[in-house]
Amino acid sequence: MLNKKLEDILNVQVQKEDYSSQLYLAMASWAENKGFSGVADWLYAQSDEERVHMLKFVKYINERDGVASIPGMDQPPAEFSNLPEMFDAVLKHEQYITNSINEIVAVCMEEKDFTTLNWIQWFVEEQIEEESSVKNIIDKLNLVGDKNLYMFDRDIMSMRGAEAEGEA
Ligand code: OFO
Repeated sequence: MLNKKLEDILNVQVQKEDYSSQLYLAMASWAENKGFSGVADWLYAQSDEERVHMLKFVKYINERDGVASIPGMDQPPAEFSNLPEMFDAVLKHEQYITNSINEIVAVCMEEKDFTTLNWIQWFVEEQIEEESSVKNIIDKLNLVGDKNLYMFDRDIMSMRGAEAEGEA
């Protein structure tokens, strides 16, 4: 059974994963309206992945006899100046999520909840992959510059890791 401290911090993570999903959905919609259909597809897929993350937390909390609380929606930003600025925001957001996963690891250790400590390792690994995939995209964007965004947009889906495709 989860203790209260773990139940609370895991429920906060439900909110954060939900917000991640909404944020990437807003970015996808912005990119689609600007004509970047490849970037939009990447972000729609990312948004779906975040919803899967949120569900993993919900199901885990309930499975351990806690009560998952389903958050209301916080409105994400709807406007971004350009692609580099938007992907910088994605990276910052993922770094923020990595910190909060590390916080959960710390609470697991404090509370000696080794079951949750073991379970959360999947997210520890996932954050390495998420950050590195966004950094890779930022590197490519820097490389192509403003002139070749058409090619960048065409190729971005091939930058999605194979692991991301099979994830659930
Ligand atoms: Fe859920 O990993 Fe991104 O935010």
